[in-house]
Amino acid sequence: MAMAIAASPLLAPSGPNLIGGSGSAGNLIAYNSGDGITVGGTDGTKATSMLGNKIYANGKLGIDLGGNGITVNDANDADTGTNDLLNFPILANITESGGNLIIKGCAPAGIAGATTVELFEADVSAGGKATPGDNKFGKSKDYGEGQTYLASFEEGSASDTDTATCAIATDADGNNHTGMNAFTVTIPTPAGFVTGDSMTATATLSNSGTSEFSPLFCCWKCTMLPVKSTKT
Ligand SMILES: [Ca+2]
Ligand SMILES: [Ca+2]
Ligand SMILES: [Ca+2]
Ligand SMILES: [Ca+2]
Repeated sequence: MAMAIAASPLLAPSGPNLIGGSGSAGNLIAYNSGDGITVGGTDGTKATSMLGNKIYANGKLGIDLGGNGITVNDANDADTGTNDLLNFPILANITESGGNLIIKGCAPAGIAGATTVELFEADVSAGGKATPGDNKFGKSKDYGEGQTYLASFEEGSASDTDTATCAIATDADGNNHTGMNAFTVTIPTPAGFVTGDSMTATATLSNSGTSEFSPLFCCWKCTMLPVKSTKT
């Protein structure tokens, strides 16, 4: 599916669907008054994958499973509904070394050990199309929208050097990470990803579809990132 800026939120029909494509080959979905993409209602619609899209500056969430606002992570991802209400990844730490970013966090455990995690520069980054806080909606964290695709990896693949289970405690928003897997991956530092930028992520399982966007990891804390006054 290819589309330009949407005039109204994109409503995904019953799956399986693919909105976007591999890498950064996806759609531009921005400036809606509501969500960027609303997936299903409460009918348990499943398997809408959303990959490689540029989603930003929408009035509500970038991706909303169930059309009900932020759906926080639950223990062992036992909840049911649209896209299985798949838990989103959690980003825990980003450091830079030798031109690479070392990214640590947790992702939902795939049934066959294959969970695709996509990383994006969030729209509330410095110079982005939205303002910090735009995606809180009553929560303590800003959940962001994925404005610029950065990279993807498979949790549990050879590129993921952390084989432990997730040790991140339940947060103030009630996100419970029990049952998720920890990851550590190294990617080349994307051009233009600098101090002041924030990262958000999605998880995708082929039989469930894609999660909502994760809370931001705010790289104002990443003092090892190169400081630039302007973004490319
Ligand atoms: Ca928004
Ligand atoms: Ca939701
Ligand atoms: Ca869930
Ligand atoms: Ca892992």
